[in-house]
Amino acid sequence: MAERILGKTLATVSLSVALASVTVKSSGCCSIPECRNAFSSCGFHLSSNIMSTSNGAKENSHNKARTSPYPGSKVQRSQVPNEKVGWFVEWQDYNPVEYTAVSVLAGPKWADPQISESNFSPKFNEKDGHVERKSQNGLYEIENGRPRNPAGRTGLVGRGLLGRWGPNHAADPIITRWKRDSSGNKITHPISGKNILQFVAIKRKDCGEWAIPGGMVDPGEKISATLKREFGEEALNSLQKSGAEKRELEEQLHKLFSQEHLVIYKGYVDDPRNTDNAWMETEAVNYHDETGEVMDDLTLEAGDDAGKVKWVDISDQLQLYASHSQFIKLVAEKRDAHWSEDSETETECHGL
Ligand code: RP5
Repeated sequence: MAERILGKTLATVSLSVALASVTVKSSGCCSIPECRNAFSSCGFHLSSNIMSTSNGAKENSHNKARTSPYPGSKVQRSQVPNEKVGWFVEWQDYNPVEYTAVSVLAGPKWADPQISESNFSPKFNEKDGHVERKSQNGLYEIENGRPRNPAGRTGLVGRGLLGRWGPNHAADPIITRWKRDSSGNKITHPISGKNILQFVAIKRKDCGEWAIPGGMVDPGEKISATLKREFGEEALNSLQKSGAEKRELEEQLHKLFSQEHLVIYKGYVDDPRNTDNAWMETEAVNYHDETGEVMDDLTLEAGDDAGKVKWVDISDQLQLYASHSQFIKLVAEKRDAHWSEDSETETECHGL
């Protein structure tokens, strides 16, 4: 394929995350105190910029959340140097730009009203009716009535393109299989000697970047339902199927999504849409088709927010949307699959 999903370098290793325990169900235990004491009891942590030790961009857990122009606009964020990302660093002259997209201000059902609107009194850090306003990273601060991004400054206040003040919850289904030759034998990487894993990637229509086919959790929706729904909509074009086709697809999806799976990551995402007051969080879950037979029955077809869909070989050459490369790296480690040609990098990965 001519598409440039591969790049020369791995996107900066920014989120330090650890694998959740290898269980079918997530533990739901992540509780990360704000700022400096960022380690959680279940192994996840937001590194660097919410910890006191951060200095360099390489370690920073939100780089993409500081890029300009803001997606879908010409808005330039105020520049935030690496050493001033953390809220614990005093910065009296910090002057972020205010921006909320017109599409959000128009008040679609997936978006909150403006905070100043008198009949809107959200319950931050709690389940607010059907809307989950709790962060997977623990309690977040409220400053002047607005939630504060737990990963630090982004140079922009308001909600940008995000509907919710505070955490905007998503789910990312990572569907994998082993790369095989025409005889069905697993293909081994000539340098690392490890089997090559493949995952289903989509090309996002909004920015043209390749990504995991994830999406937003609807109010009241279970994460397991979001994972299945989003994969169906974006990678199998389920929304455009007829009734009978839908029923068949649903059966096949059920087979795939009811098998053993791994919760790979839960928490903050370094998403380019993040702002000081609204940010993405996700639960990334790996469903692995060991024999390849389940996925053989499913024809990939891009739909909804996805322009293209394909199987992609997993390696450190991937450049993906937001923090997705890091999630994929964690899957490769967990499945003991090929990641890097460079043994040093491979060792570093295990140290995440
Ligand atoms: C990312 O945005 C998440 O990891 C997820 O993949 C995605 C959800 O947003 P939409 O695809 O619905 O725009 O931060």
